Amino acid sequence: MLIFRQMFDPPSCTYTYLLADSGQALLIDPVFEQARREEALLTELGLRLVATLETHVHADHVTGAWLLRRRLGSQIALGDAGGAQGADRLLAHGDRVPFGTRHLQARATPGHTNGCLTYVLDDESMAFTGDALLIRGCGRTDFQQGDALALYRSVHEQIFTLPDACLLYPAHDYNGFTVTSVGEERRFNPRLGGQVSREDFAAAMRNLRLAHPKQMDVAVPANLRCGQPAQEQALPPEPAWGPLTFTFAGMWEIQPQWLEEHLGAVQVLDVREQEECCGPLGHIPGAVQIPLGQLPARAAELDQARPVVAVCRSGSRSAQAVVLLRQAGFDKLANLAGGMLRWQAERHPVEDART
Ligand SMILES: N[C@@H](CCC(=O)N[C@@H](CS)C(=O)NCC(=O)O)C(=O)O
Ligand SMILES: [Fe+2]
Repeated sequence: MLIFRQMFDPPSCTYTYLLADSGQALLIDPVFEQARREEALLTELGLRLVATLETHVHADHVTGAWLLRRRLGSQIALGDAGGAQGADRLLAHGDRVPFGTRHLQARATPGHTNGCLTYVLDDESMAFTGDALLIRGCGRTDFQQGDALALYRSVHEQIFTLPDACLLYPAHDYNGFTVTSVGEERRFNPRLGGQVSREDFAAAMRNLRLAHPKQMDVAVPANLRCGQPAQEQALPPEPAWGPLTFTFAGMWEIQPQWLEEHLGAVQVLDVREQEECCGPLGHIPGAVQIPLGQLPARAAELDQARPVVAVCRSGSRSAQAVVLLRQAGFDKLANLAGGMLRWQAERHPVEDART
């Protein structure tokens, strides 16, 4: 069964796509700052990242390709004409990238940049157009070897020739649109659809007068290295106090086994109501008990210098406690995965359990 997800990076309005089959995943256009989120989703869905694909050498954000390869061992693939160094696979027109029993096929769609590729799913039900074709728009052609006539030809010959029902997913959208189709863009794309000629298009593109992307001076050199930062310090910081895992929901978690072995090294914060802490589930030895509703007023009872592990019955109220403590200035924080229910089910030590 095909798994498909569309993720968004708000600062750059970039879409990252996850495609997976039979446990093997591809990511198209991952963003450096979102690598941790993408890794969390892959873990939660039980997928192995086989490769990251770029639609082009981006000018507005740094790719997560290098970081994901370093963390997950994925291959880096992108177009051979883009001039990037350090990829595992340089793709040419017609090349296939397999995942599980499925594959994407690369189509060269230069014009926004000379290395732009559109990736078409094997059954032509969806295609990932990068910045060649945006929803009712298209990528600019005023830098990175941009060429309006080449873009016109690419879109007409390589994208508009796909079936009308083929869904199109772009690399960006600046209006909140998420998906379109070949038939729709052929008719309604104001720059390239309908009766627009190549001359009309080229003249319009010469007069866009857009400011350069804010990140361009950082992004292009980094993306020519497939997203490898110039210095190690540029790597996203990892929490050092314990083996925390990040969830796609955006929460740092710690596992019960580690907590049992390190109870003396952290503050356990139990945010259940008083009566629950001496109910059937009991509480973790040494836990500080502050009900969630009282936490904003009583956060000062906790030591900011020492890690805090929040716990409740199931892990839901304690996740909110982590959010509140972060707002109060705490940074060594984690939620106990599975809460007291899992703690007790796995027979970790409890006090005051009353049946
Ligand atoms: N304001 C954005 C500009 C983004 C931009 O120029 N995007 C390129 C794609 S890399 C584009 O082609 N935009 C087309 C458009 O805005 O119509 C930024 O600073 O990042
Ligand atoms: Fe672009």
